Amino acid sequence: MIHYGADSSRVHFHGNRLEVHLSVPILQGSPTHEWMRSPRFRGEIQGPWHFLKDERTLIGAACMELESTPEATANKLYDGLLQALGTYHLLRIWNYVPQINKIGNSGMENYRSFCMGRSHQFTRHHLPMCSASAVGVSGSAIVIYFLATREPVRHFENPDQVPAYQYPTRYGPRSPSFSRASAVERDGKSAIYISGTASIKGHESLHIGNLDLQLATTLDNIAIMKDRTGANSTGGNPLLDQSCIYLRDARNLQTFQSLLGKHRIEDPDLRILHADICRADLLVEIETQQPL
Ligand code: 3EB
Repeated sequence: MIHYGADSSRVHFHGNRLEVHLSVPILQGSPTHEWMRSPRFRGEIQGPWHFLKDERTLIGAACMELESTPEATANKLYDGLLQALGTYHLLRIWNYVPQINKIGNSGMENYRSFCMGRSHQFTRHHLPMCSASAVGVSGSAIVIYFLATREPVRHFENPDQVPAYQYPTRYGPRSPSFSRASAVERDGKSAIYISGTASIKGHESLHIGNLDLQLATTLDNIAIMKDRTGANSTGGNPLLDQSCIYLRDARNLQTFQSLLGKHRIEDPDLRILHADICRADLLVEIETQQPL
């Protein structure tokens, strides 16, 4: 279970349930989200990591106070995550980084420092990168949760975008470690996870300061990834079954809601969270999935 809009972030077991409380304010939609259920899930704790495991799914969540730098904390968290995978394959990771666009004690933006530790561990463990998102959270703890499967996972890139792991160093000394989408077949159906998607073409942020055009470019990138992954288009809806929108400026909410209508995104329960986005010039980021 994910609980959005919490006073402070924390991760714990409640009986056989893994509860993630996220201090990210909700602008629209339900405050809780039940991700997945299995009568066979077994809980396990390893350092900051809380795992739920059955024979074909591994879920993990961790909440860890920032140590010296986001890089150091990301190093520890990703070492634990990648080590725990064993024979499971990464499908999707959600990253929440405090003061993500602020320059911290690392001397660089917290997001860039976080990317350094994460990238270091992906290189060290020689593991493929999956779909992901990385946005801001209040408080001073990094929260990460992920989904992995026993079934093999396919990863996809957007031909209109430079792969994030090949971004030039002007965006940070070590590039972000994620793919644009990941998919898995289970019970004869495809589960598809499209990463946090924003107004980026090539490696450049487009339409700086213009929410309307940033939304249009974001949706164009999502359409490309739906096409690449073979997602069934659901009755003209530009998004998949389950989505989450991260909006940087809460004052934009009403304007944004009417822009969604213009793009025929009408669901009043669509979750919109108030969060900073990893690049300071991005106003909106959208993730969408056809979940497991
Ligand atoms: C981008 O496309 C926008 O660092 O894990 C989107 C999804 C973004 C995931 C991450 C960052 C991440 O580069 C930002």
